[in-house]
Amino acid sequence: MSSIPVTVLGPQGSGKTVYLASLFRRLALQRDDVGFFVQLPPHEATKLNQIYSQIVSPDGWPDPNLLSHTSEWKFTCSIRTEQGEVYSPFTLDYLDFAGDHLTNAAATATEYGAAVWQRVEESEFLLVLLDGLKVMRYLDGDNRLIDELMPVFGAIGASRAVAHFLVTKWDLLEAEGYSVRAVLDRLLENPDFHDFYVNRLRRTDGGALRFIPVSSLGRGFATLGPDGQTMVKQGRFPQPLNVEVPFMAVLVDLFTRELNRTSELQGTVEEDPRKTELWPRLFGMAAKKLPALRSILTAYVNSSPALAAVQETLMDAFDAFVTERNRRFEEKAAEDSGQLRARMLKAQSRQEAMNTMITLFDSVLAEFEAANPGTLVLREAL
Ligand SMILES: Nc1nc2c(ncn2[C@@H]2O[C@H](COP(=O)(O)OP(=O)(O)OP(=O)(O)O)[C@@H](O)[C@H]2O)c(=O)[nH]1
Ligand SMILES: [Mg+2]
Repeated sequence: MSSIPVTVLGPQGSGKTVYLASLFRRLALQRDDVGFFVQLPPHEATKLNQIYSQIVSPDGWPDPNLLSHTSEWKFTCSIRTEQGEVYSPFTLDYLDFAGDHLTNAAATATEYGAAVWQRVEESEFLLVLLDGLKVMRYLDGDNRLIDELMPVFGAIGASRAVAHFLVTKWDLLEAEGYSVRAVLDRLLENPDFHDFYVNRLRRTDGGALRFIPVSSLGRGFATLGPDGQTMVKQGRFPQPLNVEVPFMAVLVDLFTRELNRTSELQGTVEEDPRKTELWPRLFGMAAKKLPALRSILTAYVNSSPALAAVQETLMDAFDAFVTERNRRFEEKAAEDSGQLRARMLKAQSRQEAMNTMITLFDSVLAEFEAANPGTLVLREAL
């Protein structure tokens, strides 16, 4: 089965490796509050477990990735139904590059560095890690956070990729009482960040932009040491926060991007921009034109590795996604995520598993967006 490539980008020490290890631990079991689990090829699972053991050991942290070394992790998303069947609707393939590729000019100049950047430019999904510690420093007037990310902003600005910005080490920011909205408002005061953000929003063909607060370790697991740099462990269990949210957003944002593109083609967006809000209008139109959208989508599969990776179940899942979201907008019998999770566990085929999964993810994300204003950036925000 082919997989959806996700490129993980973040300067050195931003928390990429710790995040992926924590994500795997969170999703290694089918937990009641998540509803699905992931499977990794055995050697990758062993390696990530080793990294995780290091993280939770009384001292020591994982080593920084070496420049020439890229870790690749294939997370196959699965459910075990009430009947004991396992269905695996899709696989995400995370590439974890050494953070130095972003900030070190000498590294970028190598053949390997050039290949890294090519992969970034071709990516449909970018998972960009904003180091929570540097975000805190930015809030205190230190602009290095933005300077380091300028190449990433350039790459995202030039592409149609879906970009998920993870504000890592959120435990530190949460302890100071910050919300996503407050951090984003402060970031927008920076002219470079502001222009990146506005330019990106103006693009009508681009993928979603999300700002997701995550803590791979959770509140109180580690606190900043006296040197203002080293994290000191406090001898607690990790209680990760929101680590699975970006995972769930991949399919939803893939489908939303395609819907955006297909509707654009049909001119539905421009009809009357003031009549109703953009998204309810888009989904309303789409629900009426599903057969036409299906044939347009079929044509896109060839040019998108992400769509090709879910090709077998794509069409019906897209139908389910549009229909259910439209139902939610119209507030007719919308199910909450608890009900959807229960329904998913009754699936009798891979297709049914995929359909209920996309609906569940969409519903969980809607709840998350309601609880964290500012996390999903929409064109309407302009
Ligand atoms: N408080 C807190 N600290 C964290 C969290 N995640 C990571 N850290 C700290 O950040 C350090 C760097 O994390 P890594 O995951 O190794 O960073 P990386 O992005 O993989 O870095 P490179 O491999 O060098 O590119 C860790 O050693 C921890 O000390 C978190 O959720 N909370
Ligand atoms: Mg690393």
